[in-house]
Amino acid sequence: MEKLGDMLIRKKPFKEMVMGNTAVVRAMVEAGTQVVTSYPGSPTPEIATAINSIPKEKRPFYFEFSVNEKVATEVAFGAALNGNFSTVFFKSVGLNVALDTFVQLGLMNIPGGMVVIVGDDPGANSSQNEQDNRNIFRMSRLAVLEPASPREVYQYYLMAAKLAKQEHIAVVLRLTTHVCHAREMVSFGEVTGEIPPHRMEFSPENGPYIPIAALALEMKRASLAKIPRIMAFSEEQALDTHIIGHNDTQRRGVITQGLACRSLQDVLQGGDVCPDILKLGMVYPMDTKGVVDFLKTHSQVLVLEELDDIHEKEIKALAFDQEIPVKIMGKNDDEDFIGEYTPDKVLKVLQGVWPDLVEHHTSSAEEWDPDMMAEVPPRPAQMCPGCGHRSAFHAIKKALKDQDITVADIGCHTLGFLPPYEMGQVLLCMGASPGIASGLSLFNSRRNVVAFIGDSTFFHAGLPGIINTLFNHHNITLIVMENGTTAMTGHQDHAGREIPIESLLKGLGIKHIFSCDTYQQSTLTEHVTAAMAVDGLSVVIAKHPCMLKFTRAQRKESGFVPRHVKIEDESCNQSHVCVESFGCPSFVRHADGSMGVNKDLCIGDGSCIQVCPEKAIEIYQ
Ligand SMILES: Cc1ncc(C[n+]2csc(CCOP(=O)(O)OP(=O)(O)O)c2C)c(N)n1
Repeated sequence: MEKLGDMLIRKKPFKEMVMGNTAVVRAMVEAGTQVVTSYPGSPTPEIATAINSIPKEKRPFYFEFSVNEKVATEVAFGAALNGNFSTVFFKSVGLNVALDTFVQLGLMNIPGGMVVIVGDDPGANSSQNEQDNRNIFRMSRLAVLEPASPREVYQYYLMAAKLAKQEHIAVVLRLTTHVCHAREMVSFGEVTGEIPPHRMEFSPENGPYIPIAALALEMKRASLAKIPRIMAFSEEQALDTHIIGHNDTQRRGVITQGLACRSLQDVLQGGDVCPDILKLGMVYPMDTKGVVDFLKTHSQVLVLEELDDIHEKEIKALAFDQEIPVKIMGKNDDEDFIGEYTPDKVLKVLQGVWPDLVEHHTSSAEEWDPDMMAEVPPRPAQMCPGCGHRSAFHAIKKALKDQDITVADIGCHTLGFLPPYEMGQVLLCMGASPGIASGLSLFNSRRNVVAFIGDSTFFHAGLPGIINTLFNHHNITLIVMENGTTAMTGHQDHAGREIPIESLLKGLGIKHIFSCDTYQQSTLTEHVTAAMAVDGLSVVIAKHPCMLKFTRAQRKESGFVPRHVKIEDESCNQSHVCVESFGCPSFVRHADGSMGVNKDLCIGDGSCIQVCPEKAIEIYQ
């Protein structure tokens, strides 16, 4: 069978069932993309998986994971200044990190053109919030295309590339979780021509590129002047689609976009009456001409959009300005601002607005009765068997007193906030823990303040906070949970591969640095106790390779023999430390209190052996 990577760089057209995140990589190849950068984060990391499936020597473009989203955007921008068409991709909250750079892009003439792919996360499936980045795109005045399916992801990337190259601008491709992960049969085109040569054509003459004082305003004028041309492009390419309904004597219409449009079509399917739908493909700037025509030809219009009421407000204002006598409806209550617009949600919205359109759903709604569906047991998030973070938390907890304060950061180690460890009492975003801990340490002589941070996060956004702690002499203990990878998002490489954290911290002048493997639990407890006794910044580097990554690689080796631990029944006195305070999911507690081991889960790492007071756990060979 042909490998994914080979398929993605085929010259000839082909059809394939793919995820949105895969479809976009084929589009990158067809569009002659020359530089791609990223920092990992759901829902977009599979874009990198697809890119990495193309062997480096065959890959038609340069790809890197940058240290964070801001730097990734800067690298892509710099490459495009040289004339290379570039793309950067990251997750929703990644835009917050990239923002200082991102907001400037609209001011710039970008000779090579550039696409910024942002994976928004309505429903906060894998993010700490569900921010609607359409608000930010508006502020930056960048054109935004929003596909509703993998086929459109492919098509819209090609459109975005065309617009970006034609106008020398950055164009945003806004994806959302469902669109990234849905699968659909997509017909791909041909790869025409050779790989475009890399360019080195930067010239300040293409600017201005220094947005200072009066020039910043001149550049803003130029960016505003591009908007009518972008709108004309949207119209020419028919990016908005008019889907004609049937049998609706009331002349009702829906203006929608992205997943909400797909869900609406699902919900309306099979009904006798169906309103017209205007699906916006370019969500900023909105093609006002098309919207005005739609408003004029309908008596009632529902604006159906996930998250915020951005288009609703814009369309209401448009109708007011143009004195169009149409009733416009949108969000009804707070719930309408929350979560993904999946078919069940859209059904509820329609039942509130035009119940007659979804009458045919009464029977099928019964068919969807959740009680009738197979029950899926709840699976709370937890650390993997053998995870070094578990050993770390077990050991660190022994060093802490009840009143001590623990600050979490983002990554697999965030799960330390859950029982039985309950470490990490506050969390904001990546790299925030040293700063928050510093604030908590002010005027605080009684309680130790301990902050956690992962190694990818350390480089991503942790360093400024650490440096701040150091030069402002804050009194905290920072625990770096070093597992050698960006684990939570799927084991992407990070700067720690080249730059040892300990040397870097020493180079900063930090005097109190302790380091050990997290499986050495009593040493780690001693280190944390000693670190907390320091007045000022102390750092404990708690190391252990990510065992999920390690065992995956191990299983691929020839002659691999699975290992697991076993319980010596005679020695076990049912203290249950292994399940209750260590909390490894491989242990099974039977109804009579006796303990067993789930061999399918256990990886035989033996990190649990030291936690049993009776020494009743042994490696089974
Ligand atoms: C600004 C931002 N970018 C990306 C992410 C996605 N993300 C969540 S956890 C994580 C990785 C953390 O890796 P690391 O700090 O090494 O901790 P680990 O998961 O390995 O324990 C990333 C990239 C995010 N939440 N916020």
